[in-house]
Amino acid sequence: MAIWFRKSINVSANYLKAKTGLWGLLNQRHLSPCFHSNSSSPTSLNGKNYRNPPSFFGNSTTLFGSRRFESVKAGRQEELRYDNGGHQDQALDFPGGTVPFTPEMRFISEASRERIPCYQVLDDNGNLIMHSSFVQVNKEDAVKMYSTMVTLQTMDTIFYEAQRQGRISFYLTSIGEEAISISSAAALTPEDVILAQETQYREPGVLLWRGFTLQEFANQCLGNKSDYGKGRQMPIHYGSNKHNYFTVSSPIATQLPQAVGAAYSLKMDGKDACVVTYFGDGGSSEGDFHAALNFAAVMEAPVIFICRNNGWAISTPVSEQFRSDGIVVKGQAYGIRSIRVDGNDALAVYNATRAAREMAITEQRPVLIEALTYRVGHHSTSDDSTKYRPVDEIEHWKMSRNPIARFRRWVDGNGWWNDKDESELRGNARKQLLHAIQAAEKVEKPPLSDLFTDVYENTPSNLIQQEELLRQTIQRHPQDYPSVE
Ligand SMILES: Cc1ncc(C[n+]2csc(CCOP(=O)(O)OP(=O)(O)O)c2C)c(N)n1
Ligand SMILES: [Mg+2]
Repeated sequence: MAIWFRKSINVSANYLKAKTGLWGLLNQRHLSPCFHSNSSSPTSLNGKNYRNPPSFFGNSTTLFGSRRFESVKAGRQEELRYDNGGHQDQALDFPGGTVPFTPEMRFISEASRERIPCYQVLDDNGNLIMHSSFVQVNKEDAVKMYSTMVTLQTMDTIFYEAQRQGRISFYLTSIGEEAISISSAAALTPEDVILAQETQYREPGVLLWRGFTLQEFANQCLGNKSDYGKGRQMPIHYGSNKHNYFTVSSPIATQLPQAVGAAYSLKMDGKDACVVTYFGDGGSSEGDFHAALNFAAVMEAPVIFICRNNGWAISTPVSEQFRSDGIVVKGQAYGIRSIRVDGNDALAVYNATRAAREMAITEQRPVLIEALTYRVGHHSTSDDSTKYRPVDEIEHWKMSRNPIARFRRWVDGNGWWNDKDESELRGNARKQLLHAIQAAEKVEKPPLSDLFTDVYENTPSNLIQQEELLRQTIQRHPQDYPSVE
């Protein structure tokens, strides 16, 4: 995957504050078009130069004021110019707007000359990028964002180890992608509905942000009686009514059309909320993705599609999944306002989600965010990613593009965090998690009868028969089912 790097003209938060004051920072979002070009020559990972990045994150009028057909361009992309042969008045009145005629036979190119730029606020060293368009995050939220990222990282490490010790059957980490779930969650309200399914397995950060406790995570992974899913799902298939978070289920991308339906219901009820649905680059290769985008655009549903493009769908790289410039251009193809952000930049994800939410709700429209990131961990505990990708690549993203370290540098630079806070946080999180796992292990498993409930109001005869057969099997082989009463 090609993410370009820039030798940026950076300034520290303190310097900017000194120069412009806090209000200057707060108001930058309403100032000039913001994607700054600079004199250095940024290069992509594959060594090609990325020249003259165009302005793309328009001013607030463009962002918040335009309607479909008049303008679907939140950014300033170059218009394709066609020769109309001097027939200025020749046009076809067609649904969706007037289509000009041209005598020129020209196919639309399969790709624009330049790749869609990636919105960034913090560079890899945690310094603010000059002219970035962003809303300042206050100390309380920034510290909560950072602490939640560290807690998630600790949770991933400990649950991963627990799986290796045979205490849970399966696990899957968010390592390297922590900024996406947590920063987007920070930009939403608890009333915004989160749609979860298989590729939402990398978004426990949203639940963590909303207050799902470490004990609740442990109960689900251990599948005990306190698990809201009553032990009927694999580990990491979390869900919470309280936190407006639909339960994760396995088939990829099925959540996307469902999210549009849920968003349409919010629209009909006149709710001041939107639906947010997450998926991976692999999810975008499913038919449901395309159906969902089209459905959302046509129904003008207040839904935010957040794609974590982490370069891989298990062992399939994005280069074997699509030939388009990632996911962001697919949003535009369906008539959806879209943005590409640096998914390892917590402030960029926060700001893009915040702006997307405002547009989704006030304008009642879908928005798509493609967050470029990298899956630093293996796909899951069933995978060994060193079999299909170079270790150097993993190390590069782990060390040089680490989203937590980058955000910490910015939080540190503001004087909001220090080493003592860090060791206290990490020590407490570890202690609480170990305690949560031990406590969850002591809770009994759900009763066998729970396996057959909650789908039908009156249990159908085939399920009654299945339960009888299962009980007979257990009676015949008690040694294989030691925990069943
Ligand atoms: C419909 C469907 N097909 C295949 C799978 C098996 N599967 C589980 S995760 C995964 C890869 C998903 O990749 P991506 O969407 O990029 O998410 P990531 O794991 O990278 O976060 C696949 C193929 C599935 N769960 N559902
Ligand atoms: Mg992926």
